[in-house]
Amino acid sequence: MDIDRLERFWIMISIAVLAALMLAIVYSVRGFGVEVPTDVGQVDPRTARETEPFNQPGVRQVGPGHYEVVMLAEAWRFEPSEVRVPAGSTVTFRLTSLDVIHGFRIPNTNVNLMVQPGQVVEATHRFNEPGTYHLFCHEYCGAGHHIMDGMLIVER
Ligand SMILES: [Cu+2]
Repeated sequence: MDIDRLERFWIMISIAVLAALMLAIVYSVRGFGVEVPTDVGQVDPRTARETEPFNQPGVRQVGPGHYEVVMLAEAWRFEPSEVRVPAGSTVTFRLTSLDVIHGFRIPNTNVNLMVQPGQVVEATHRFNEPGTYHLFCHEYCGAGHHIMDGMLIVER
């Protein structure tokens, strides 16, 4: 087999692998609604508790069927750690950390954030099924990391 043919063959393989990986990215974005967190804003972790909206953590309705959950993450709890919304709601979670890097994850949803001090992060998900959703920190944050969790209760 001559060298040119072999080289062309491996170039084609490389292009095919790149194309397959690009398709996988497009499929995950379109098919599963995967989103990369974008820059939402900054807040000084020392004064976050006095700064809007983190001076009033909790749930507020921001539109018909749309709720915003403002949450603070600190070693080793979320504030508030229990949140209630009606079924069929679109919920936007807005978080920041007061101390170290924490995580925020709700299994079986696309809510998966890294919560860093100084940074505001956001994720939105629609909760159609009533039930109790477990939320927890998934970034190791110290001795109490394993107890850092909470609940989202979707009421009928
Ligand atoms: Cu943690």
